[in-house]
Amino acid sequence: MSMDKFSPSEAQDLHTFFAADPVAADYAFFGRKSYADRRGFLRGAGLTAMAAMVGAAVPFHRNMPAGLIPAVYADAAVLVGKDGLTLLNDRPLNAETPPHLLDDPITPTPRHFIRNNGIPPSEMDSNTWTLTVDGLVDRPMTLSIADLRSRFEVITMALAIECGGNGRAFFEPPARGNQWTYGAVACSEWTGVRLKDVLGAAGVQPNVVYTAHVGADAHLSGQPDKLPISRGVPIAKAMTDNVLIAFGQNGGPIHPMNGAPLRLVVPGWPGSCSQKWLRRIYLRDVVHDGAKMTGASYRVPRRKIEPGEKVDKENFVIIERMPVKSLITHPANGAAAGRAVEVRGHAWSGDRTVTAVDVSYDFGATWMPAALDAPANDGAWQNFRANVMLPAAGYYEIWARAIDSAGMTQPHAIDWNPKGYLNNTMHRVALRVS
Ligand SMILES: Nc1nc2c(c(=O)[nH]1)N[C@H]1C(S)=C(S)[C@@H](COP(=O)(O)O)O[C@H]1N2
Ligand SMILES: [Mo]
Repeated sequence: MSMDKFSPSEAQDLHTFFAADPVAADYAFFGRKSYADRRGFLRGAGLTAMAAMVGAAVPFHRNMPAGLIPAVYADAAVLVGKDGLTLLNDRPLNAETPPHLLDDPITPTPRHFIRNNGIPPSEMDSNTWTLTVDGLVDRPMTLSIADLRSRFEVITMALAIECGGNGRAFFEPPARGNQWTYGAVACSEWTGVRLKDVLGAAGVQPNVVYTAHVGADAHLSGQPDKLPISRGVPIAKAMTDNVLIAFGQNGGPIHPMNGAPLRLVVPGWPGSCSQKWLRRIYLRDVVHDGAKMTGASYRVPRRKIEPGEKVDKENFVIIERMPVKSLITHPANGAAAGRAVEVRGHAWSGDRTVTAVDVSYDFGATWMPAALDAPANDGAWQNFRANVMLPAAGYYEIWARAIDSAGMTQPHAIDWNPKGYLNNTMHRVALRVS
């Protein structure tokens, strides 16, 4: 089975994909080779994945042949195991979640956005997967997922991941790239081991300054020597308590498009730091210069520039923490409502906590504080809610602004940058009250 059969555009067309290679299709969508044994019966993790995807247990699963597309999916072009995502690009696959589908305190796996830079690997087998840790370490090592589980403390944390380009769609003049609106953000519960524990076991040499991450996905060009993306973080960030090497998502396996069977989760920093399909981490004595670490990738001008202005690449800096931001997840934009409305959403600020969220329904003339939860743990987003009583029938906008532990708040408009990163302007939703 080869991954060129699983081009993301075919992933939209289940019939083509399953017809071309039923075993690869089973594997890609149901995530585990055990889905179909030699006789074609569903088993083990495959059965669990199938049940999760069709939304119920499958009492007659023994009769289900391998390669059978569940009829519930057979009529639509859907991303299997994803629910309601908006497709932005099919090669590479990129899909975001509408804000009102991000209402849960913890994002269910089917609603976690997908941001791929290349073509996902064909093999995502947790039994044979290995992670190599090398470079400037005392004891280079190659670990299976079973090794990770047995040698290190296994923990579960709610950790927010936001793509550096979330909100790019609102830059003027437009910035090239996926036109993310609001939904390239999610907060799943990730299960795994701390990166710092693994690096500690390998022995970080004193001259290390940066990590370098390698995944198993292929470059869009098909050239085997080219990586679609290879990012890293300063060693101090890598050694913080909430950076995980994860093998579980929301109590189940990681979704194939979210990096199964092993990925990094670096909360609070651009999502690109959270390498999916993680194969190798090596430590370096220089700032990593892998794919999408240089030029204008995940970098912004050092100083404020005019919209459309050209900047030398030397005057760009690598994005580190993501800025303070909030998202209104209820009501949905444009919803019809009565006068009494519960406003709900999430707020986050990379490496900081959010101390307050304010809500306005009069275009920012007055603001009221929302009730704000503490983060589930360091690196989780924080949930907020506010009961609003609108004075009369008519058109309103609900605005939200978060304030973080350093006193930073969200702007009405942000400075333009060439690639459209770091848009943390206030979120607004329209309401029609009758
Ligand atoms: N191997 C690999 N890791 C990757 C990427 C990728 O294309 N390949 N995309 C990165 C980017 S840019 C983001 S925003 C996050 C998105 O994670 P998700 O697709 O699970 O939401 O994964 C990151 N890790
Ligand atoms: Mo990203």
